[in-house]
Amino acid sequence: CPNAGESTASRSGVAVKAGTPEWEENIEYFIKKKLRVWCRLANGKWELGIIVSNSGEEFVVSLLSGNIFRVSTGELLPANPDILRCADDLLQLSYLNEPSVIYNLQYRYSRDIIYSKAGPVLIAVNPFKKMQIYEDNLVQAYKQKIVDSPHVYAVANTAYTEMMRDGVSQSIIISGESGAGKTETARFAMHYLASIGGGSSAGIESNILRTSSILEAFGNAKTSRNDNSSRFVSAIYLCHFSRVVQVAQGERSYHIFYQLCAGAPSYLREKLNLRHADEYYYLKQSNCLLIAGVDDAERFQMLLEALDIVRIPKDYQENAFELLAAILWLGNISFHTGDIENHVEVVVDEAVTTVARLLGCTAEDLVVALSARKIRVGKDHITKTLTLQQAFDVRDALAKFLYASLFDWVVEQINISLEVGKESAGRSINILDICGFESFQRNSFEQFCINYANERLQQHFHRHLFKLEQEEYEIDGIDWTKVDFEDNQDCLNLIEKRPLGILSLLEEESKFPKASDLTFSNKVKQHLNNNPCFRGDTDVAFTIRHYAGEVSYDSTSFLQKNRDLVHVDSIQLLSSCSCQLPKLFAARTDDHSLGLSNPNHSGGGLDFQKQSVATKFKGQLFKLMHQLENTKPHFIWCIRPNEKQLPCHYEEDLVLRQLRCCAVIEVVRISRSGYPSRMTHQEFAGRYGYMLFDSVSISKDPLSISVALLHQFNVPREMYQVGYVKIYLRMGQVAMLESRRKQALEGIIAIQKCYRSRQA
Ligand code: AOV
Ligand code: MG
Repeated sequence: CPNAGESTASRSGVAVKAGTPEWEENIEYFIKKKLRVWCRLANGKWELGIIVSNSGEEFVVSLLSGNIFRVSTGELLPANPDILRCADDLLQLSYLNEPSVIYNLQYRYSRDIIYSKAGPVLIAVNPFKKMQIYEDNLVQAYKQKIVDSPHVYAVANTAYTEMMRDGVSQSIIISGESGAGKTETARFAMHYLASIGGGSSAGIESNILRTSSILEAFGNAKTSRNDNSSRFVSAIYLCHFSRVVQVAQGERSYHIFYQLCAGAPSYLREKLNLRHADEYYYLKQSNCLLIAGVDDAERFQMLLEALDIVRIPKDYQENAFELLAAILWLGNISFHTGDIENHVEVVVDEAVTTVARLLGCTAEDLVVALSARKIRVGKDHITKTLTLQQAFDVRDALAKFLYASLFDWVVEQINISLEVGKESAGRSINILDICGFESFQRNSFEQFCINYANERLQQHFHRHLFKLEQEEYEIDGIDWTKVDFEDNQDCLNLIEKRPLGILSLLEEESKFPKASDLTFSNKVKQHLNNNPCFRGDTDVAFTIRHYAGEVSYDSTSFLQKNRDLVHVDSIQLLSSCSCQLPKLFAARTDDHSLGLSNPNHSGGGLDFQKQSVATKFKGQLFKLMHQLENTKPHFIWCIRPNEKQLPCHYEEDLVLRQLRCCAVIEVVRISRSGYPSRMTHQEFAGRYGYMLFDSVSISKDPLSISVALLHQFNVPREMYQVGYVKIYLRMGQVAMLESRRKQALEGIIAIQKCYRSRQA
């Protein structure tokens, strides 16, 4: 960069902010040399221009568009020279500021370059079109390091190389908003790893990829933001599968239902008494049965192949389809109020007989389970008829329970088939595709759980990149200027703190039979109103200030969704079924249950009290975070460039909001001034020590060997730091050392060959 070394702003190597003294000092230089600047227009957008004159605080800028604009210093920022406009890594920018970052990504995106680096993080801007950048020749090129431009393959390759080199498990953490491209990116990462990992890779690859297609069929749905939205977090169930029974207008339930209806062969249709999707209440309620460009019947055939390939036996497959059909037919069961006021009777029709047949129970037992409740009075049981609302709730709870258990079971079958956990030497690469941060017009319990998971993940990222990094420098005694960053601990406290965090309060209220949405939201407001991340709104609404922005939650049905009770009579019904899976699912409830709820406590009901949804979700999330803590993380941020899911559309504001959420500028800043590579003296000496020319006169301790090596390779002084325990290296230095090492090894192999051939 021709200008980089000339200005104090870039010499200092820090991000330049509008209105800061560094920048004000530099403006004169920009005027004199006629260098380009960013100028913020009245509409908030940044445009390039040149300062033509100034008087005091006011600057006259000639914009590239031809217009002349008068602004103050606060509206000006230095622009980078042209040579940097397509820089691969934001680290290379001489001037690090929001417009420069936005413009760099936009420029690359307009040239179909969707991947960029922000220091250690890969940024992927969703192209919303098929790209010719995933072919097998590229897999090979990244594997052999012939190319090194930013790509999901490069990240996967680094993870693989580091796992093999250091013997440490790795994780690829993919985050971003809904529709940003996480699942696609995860798929490409899996494709890469499967293609390079092991000799019989073709089999492994198709297994892994087909596995993900099965999980997608069962776990993904069409939402308003994404036609193929993942509703689970790497097999952590998201909430309670309410989508099975309730789907918002214009959205769809899980793909598998539509695929089954569209693609089942005639013998199966007959067996399941299967109809067209528009004949099932659960599916038709949202007035959206199709996804443009997706053939559900074809997908069903692919699913069948995938199920065969991961070796799920045919009879189990059919069992699963029977359950899916039973769930659909359950939704068609209706009730009418009988003679006794408020009490229901089940309408015994085709729906009832079909569900009973598919589950393997009698229609009579099903009718009783759906319309009556056994209550213990002293030592006796009496039967009480349900109200209409209770009957619908029991029916829907049963449908959700069956689906959740089925999902559980499918994941288990896949894990068995892939022999998860039996990897060689316990090393693995985990790919985490987490549901992105969500903020809609109306946000409910589901969004609360997703956003909570994202807060945790964000903290993991922060901890890794900022906190641990800085703490380690300090402990290891190296020179280091501390970089400030915004932590999200306050928000996590708001949600998790006991006894007065949102989760604890929710848990407490969920146990009170008389509690309502209003009592819950009042309690939350009463205890948390002083928290800076919280604001109580009208009625049952409250707002949380998440790291990614404010989200207003409507707490209607939070309690009901959190309790997610399955009636104990329903469990008993399932355990009496002659079909294998319902029986199995009923038996499993014992594992998770906290016991049957006390009839006196819960107002006479005999609901099956399993762990509440939020508690279970938190437990799974902690387990996941714990797993991640033990791996070396690699981060990918996916960016959604426009709301309409269109190719070649880049909305600056939308991109900027997402980049701010992940604090991209701070990340680049810290990476630029930090030392991303580090090794203990022992590791360093062990790996590179044999290249030392003068190994005789140097003491044998690892620290001396490490320092001698750095001198021998003329690593500039500002490119490394020597701590008490480790050597810290700036970006690029390990690559240099590794290439020297490779050369040296090739030299040794050549000498050995030569020696052997001479001996022969
Ligand atoms: P998400 O996983 O981030 O949303 P997806 O991975 O499902 O988002 O991507 C949404 C859509 O964007 C896909 O269906 C593709 O059409 C397109 N897309 C994404 N990445 C690419 C790519 N690299 N090449 C081509 N098209 C792409 V969610 O699961 O809703 O949070 O829950
Ligand atoms: Mg997804």
